[in-house]
Amino acid sequence: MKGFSYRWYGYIFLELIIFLALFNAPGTRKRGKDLSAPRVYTVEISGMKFNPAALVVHQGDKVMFVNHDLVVHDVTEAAKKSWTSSPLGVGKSWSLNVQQSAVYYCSIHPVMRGSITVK
Ligand SMILES: [Cu+2]
Repeated sequence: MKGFSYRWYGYIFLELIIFLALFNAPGTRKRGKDLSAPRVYTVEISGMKFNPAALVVHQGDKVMFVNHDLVVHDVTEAAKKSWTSSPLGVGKSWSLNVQQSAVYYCSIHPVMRGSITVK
């Protein structure tokens, strides 16, 4: 009986080693990270424009809007105003966690428009 339990522990130990070896293998870990890790995109606001004005992202990615212009702007979802940054002062930034495609604009200067497409 004693011999049996020692062997049992041995198997569990061995499986643990194999498990750790598989999941810590550099290739496995790196590939897994690349697939699941959300990306961060930056949209610069300058010269009364969003740059880039059109972005293609994955759901869960983050888009950071940075106001590098000389005046206050905001970033507001255009169709239903379902989200807004509120006024962004010069040098300020605001991040959006993207859940669905959207067309957005600056509610202070409605000619400023941009889009985020979730692929
Ligand atoms: Cu503006």
